[in-house]
Amino acid sequence: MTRLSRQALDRLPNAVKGPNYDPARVTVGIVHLGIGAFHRAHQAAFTDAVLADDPSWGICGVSLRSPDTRDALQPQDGLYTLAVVDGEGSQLQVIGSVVELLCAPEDPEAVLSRMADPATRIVSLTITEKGYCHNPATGALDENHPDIVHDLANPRQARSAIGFIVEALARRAASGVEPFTLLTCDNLPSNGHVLKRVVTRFAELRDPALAALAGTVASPSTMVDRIVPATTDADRSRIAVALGLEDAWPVMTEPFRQWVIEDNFPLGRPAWEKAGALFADDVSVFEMMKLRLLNGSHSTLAYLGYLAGAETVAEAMALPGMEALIEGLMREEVTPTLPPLPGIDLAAYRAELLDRFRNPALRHRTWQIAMDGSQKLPQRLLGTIRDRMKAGAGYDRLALGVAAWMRYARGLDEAGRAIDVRDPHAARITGLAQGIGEPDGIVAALLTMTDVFGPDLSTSEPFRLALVKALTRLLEDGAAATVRSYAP
Ligand code: CS2
Repeated sequence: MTRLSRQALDRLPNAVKGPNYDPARVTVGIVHLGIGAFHRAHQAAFTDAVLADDPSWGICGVSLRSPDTRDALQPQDGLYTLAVVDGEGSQLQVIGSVVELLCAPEDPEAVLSRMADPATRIVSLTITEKGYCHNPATGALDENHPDIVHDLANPRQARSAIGFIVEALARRAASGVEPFTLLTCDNLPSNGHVLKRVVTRFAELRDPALAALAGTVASPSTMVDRIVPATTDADRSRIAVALGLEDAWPVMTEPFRQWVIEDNFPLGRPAWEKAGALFADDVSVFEMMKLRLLNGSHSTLAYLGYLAGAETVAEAMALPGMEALIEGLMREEVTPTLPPLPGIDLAAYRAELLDRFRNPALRHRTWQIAMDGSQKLPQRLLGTIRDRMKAGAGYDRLALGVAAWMRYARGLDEAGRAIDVRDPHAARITGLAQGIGEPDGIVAALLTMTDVFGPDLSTSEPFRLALVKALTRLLEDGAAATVRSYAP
């Protein structure tokens, strides 16, 4: 079968949309760190939609770890298929906005010179929560993080996104080029501030003059939303048949997409609003809504669903009681903690979320969402719990989500089989909770993780009691029965 490439674009079936511009004329204006499936289904698709207006905003996609994406996409000129799927069927589109691919560990110098190039005006990021090398509870740079220690000692051989950014900013300054705009697209509250804070601190540790420079960089906050499960081999085969061409790495996603961005781009930006992005003065309220309602529900669904034997989110949603549990969590426990959101109908937003979670065509694995819980819990569930405590209100379902993480992260499923727990602190969590069978022992051991729970929740007696109660049910009755007790 012929491989997807620029040359093969005229062979696309009529039903498959291709770029409405000539990809060969596109030049790099954005360097994206962390070129995974999410970026390709979200920012790269928004950018693809506006390149016809200005082809100087092409994307150089950088992998910070493995060469896989570069190896898959380079032979096809960066082109890939975006498959938008739901119960009704699928819609395919070939995206052409990624025009260069680099693998950082193989050639850090190539990445640094691309970032330092005056044509690069935006450096965007999807490096996941752990990529920020910060303390999730406080947001401060973890100065003992092995990558940070390494990058401070070897600035030209950076490993972390932060190390690359600061070295590239230094090179731009040295040659009189204005700083690029930093555009974080990760699921962290006030993500622009979090990024700026770790970048400035890292710069300060390198050289105080660099810290002053880092302090001037624009780092708008963004809220990003689109559900993008990992691509499977079955997806690859199906896409090849529909396309009539081989695509080594198509991306699967849902119809819904949302992008809210603070409009602070000193060197300009693509006209993303023409593709449906919303520019707002204050993104934090949108972030809070999304992180607490969508991602908080997602993590709860993932831990409880996995433990109850559900492989995908849609299967987890179909467990008796689950929909009522998630609906109640969102409406009764999360919504009252949200600030006023002008122009947003929260009841409709929640109903749409339940619908998105039910999407039968997505096959979003609970195991995938369960990853990196130590980095996700603070902004997804713990902040909400803090607000509920302050208001003297209940948070049983949120506590059940956290207890399910504890049950999961211990590393043994309900049949006693090992769980492949992926978390930067996996070994530490196992070390803390191993060999303890009693719920209060497990809770006490894991609550010592102040970098996750903060000093306040780590020592809160009501919080501890709520977790012990929920974990006791999970250990005695199992996840499926616990969820079933929420059925109306
Ligand atoms: C998910 C998110 O993997 C996860 O933790 O909760 O990736 C989620 O699908 C996106 O934030 C949706 O916008």
